[in-house]
Amino acid sequence: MGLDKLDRRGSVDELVGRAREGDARAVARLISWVEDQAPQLREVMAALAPYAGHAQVVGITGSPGVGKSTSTNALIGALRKAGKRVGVLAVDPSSPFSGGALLGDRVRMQDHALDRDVYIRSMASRGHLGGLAWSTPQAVRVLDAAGCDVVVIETVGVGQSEIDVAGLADTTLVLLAPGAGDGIQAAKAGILEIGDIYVVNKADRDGADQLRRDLRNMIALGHTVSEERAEGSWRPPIIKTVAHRNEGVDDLVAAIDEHVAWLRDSGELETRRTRRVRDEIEVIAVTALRRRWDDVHARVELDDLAAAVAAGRSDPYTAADTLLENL
Ligand SMILES: Nc1nc2c(ncn2[C@@H]2O[C@H](COP(=O)(O)OP(=O)(O)OP(=O)(O)O)[C@@H](O)[C@H]2O)c(=O)[nH]1
Ligand SMILES: [Mg+2]
Repeated sequence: MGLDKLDRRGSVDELVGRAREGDARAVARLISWVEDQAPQLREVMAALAPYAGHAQVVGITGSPGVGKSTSTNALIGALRKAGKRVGVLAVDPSSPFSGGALLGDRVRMQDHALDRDVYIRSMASRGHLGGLAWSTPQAVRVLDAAGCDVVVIETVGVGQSEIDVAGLADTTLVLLAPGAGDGIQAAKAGILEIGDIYVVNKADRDGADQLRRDLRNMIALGHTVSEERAEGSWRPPIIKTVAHRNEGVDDLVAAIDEHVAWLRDSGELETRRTRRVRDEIEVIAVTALRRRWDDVHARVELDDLAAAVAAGRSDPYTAADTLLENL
């Protein structure tokens, strides 16, 4: 091991140690490394490995403005009352920049800004390969190792992202609000398959009960259609909330607890977590492969190979083999 590497090792160990004690700045630093795909990450993840698997991961998704951040704020309050340490990752899959668009989120979670046992962080993909699928699970690992009992991932529902968040969480909350035909939208977007718990937020507005009925029907339909759901399968409850007034939040917490108990009893927790890690490994491997692939072009002159094939001196398979040999 070179001196350089020894030095780095020392600082990684120190940083991980501090993060383990819940030092917010060390946690921030580690998550920045995750966002930047810093070379130290390999060592960080190795050092964090023994501490993984404690945190309960809750995903919150739904259309822009439906009340995800307000609900997260309310949830943090309830979880803190129960003595839990909470980490929040506000993830914007559409933006390569953290901060900007998500500043509003932080404002809505300000109630907890000074609480040592709450860590709130906005994250962006910064346009990297693998994007948030790559960085989110690793950021969860950091928060998990830092002693968070619950990690909440808030994702803006834009297209594929709400489906993706379901893959990252133990329990996925899908938020909807009355008006704007949200129920029908939901059915179209395919989110009726991903929710473990549905939340009709803004229940102070007209149409909340109608939305709840619509949802209940659509979910029931899904259940009979999907052939013989095994006995003891989870039937997603629908909770009504008025997030900015903390109404319904206790019901929501109870539903989350119930889901977690079901996950454990049914063995589904292990299944989900293994699936999640499998995806994570794949993204890391494919990202590495992709990097090597980009490097190939520095070493192999593709134009020369192409010219040879075009002139009949070689064939495309042989030329492709040459590329692969250089991976
Ligand atoms: N009337 C009413 N307004 C609410 C409720 N919950 C949230 N709001 C308001 O809805 C607006 C959007 O809330 P946010 O929590 O920022 O929504 P969001 O889903 O996080 O929004 P994005 O992160 O931008 O997608 C804010 O002005 C909230 O105060 C509710 O239950 N009833
Ligand atoms: Mg928000």
